[in-house]
Amino acid sequence: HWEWQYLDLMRHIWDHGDERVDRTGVGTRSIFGPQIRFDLSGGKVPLLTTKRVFWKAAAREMLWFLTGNTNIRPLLQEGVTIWSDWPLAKYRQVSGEDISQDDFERRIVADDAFALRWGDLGPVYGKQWVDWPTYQPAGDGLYRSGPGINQIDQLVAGLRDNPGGRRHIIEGWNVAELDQMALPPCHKTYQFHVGRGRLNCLLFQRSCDVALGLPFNLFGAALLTRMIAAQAGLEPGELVWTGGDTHLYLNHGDLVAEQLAREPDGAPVLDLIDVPESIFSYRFENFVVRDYQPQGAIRAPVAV
Ligand code: UFP
Repeated sequence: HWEWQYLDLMRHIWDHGDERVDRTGVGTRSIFGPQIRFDLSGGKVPLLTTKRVFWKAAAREMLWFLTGNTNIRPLLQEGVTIWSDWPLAKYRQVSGEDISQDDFERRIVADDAFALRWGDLGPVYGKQWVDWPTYQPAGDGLYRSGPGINQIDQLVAGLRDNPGGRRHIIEGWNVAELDQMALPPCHKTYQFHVGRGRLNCLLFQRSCDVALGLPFNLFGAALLTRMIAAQAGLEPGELVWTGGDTHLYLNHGDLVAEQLAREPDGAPVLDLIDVPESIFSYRFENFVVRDYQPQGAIRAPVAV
C-alpha cells in the first residue's frame, strides 16, 4: 500500500530526525530531502486511510488559489478555516484585542472593510499563479508595472502545444514579494512532464509539516494534476512529492503514536465530473471522492 511511504517517513523522522528550535518556537524533528511517489492512474488519489483527511477543504482551497484571490473571506464563506491562524495572529498582535478565532472569522465574513484590512494574506499562491507581476522599461531609464502573467493558463497551453517540453513549471516563490506574504509558499514548485500520454507531476515542497500539512498537500497536488491533465487532454500519471525541510512538531507525539499504531487499507478514487472548458471554471461540485472509508480523524495543534 502506497501509504506505508507516508507512515515510514513519519516513523523515520520521529526516531531519527534532527531536533531543533524552529521559527514557531514549538520545536521539530527534521530531515532533508525525502520523496514519496504515487500512481494517479485510474482515478487513484493519495488520501490517507489511517486518518480522515478533510479533502473538501483542500479542494476548496485549490479552487480558491485558481481564482487568484488572496483574502481568506471566500474560504470562510465556504466554511474553510485553514488559513485563519495567520491573519488572526497578526490582528491580535496589532490591535491588542484578545478576540476568539470564531469571532474574528465572523467579522471577516460580515464586515467588508474589516475583511479588506485584516483578511488578506498578501501575494500568496493564487496571486503568483495567475497574476505574477511584471515590470517593463518605461523608456526613461525607469520601469513601470506591466501585465501580470497567468502561469496556469500558460502551463495548460504549453502542455497542449508542446507536451515534450521541459519547462512546464508553476512557481510560487516570487523572491521580490516574499516579505509581503503571510507565509512564503511551502508547496512552491510544481513541474509537469508528459510521458506515454500521461501527465506526471513533481511537487517540491520546501518546508513540510508531515502530520498536518502533507496529507493536505498530497491531495491538493493530485487534484491540481487531475484538473490540468483533463484540460490538456492527458491521462494522469505519477505524482512525485519531494520535501525540503521535512519535519514533525514536537507537540505531535500523540498523533504520531496513534497513527503509527494503525494500518492503511483501501484505495479511494477521485472522479472529475462535467469537466469544464477552462481550468478556471471548475466548481467544487465537479469533484467526487468515492471508496474513502478512513480511520478516525486525529487532532493536533497547528504551529503558526
Ligand atoms: N506547511 C505545510 N504545508 C502547507 C503550508 C504550511 O506543511 O501547505 F501552508 C507548514 C510547513 C511548516 C510551516 O511547518 O507550515 C511553515 O513554516 P516556515 O515558513 O517557517 O517553513
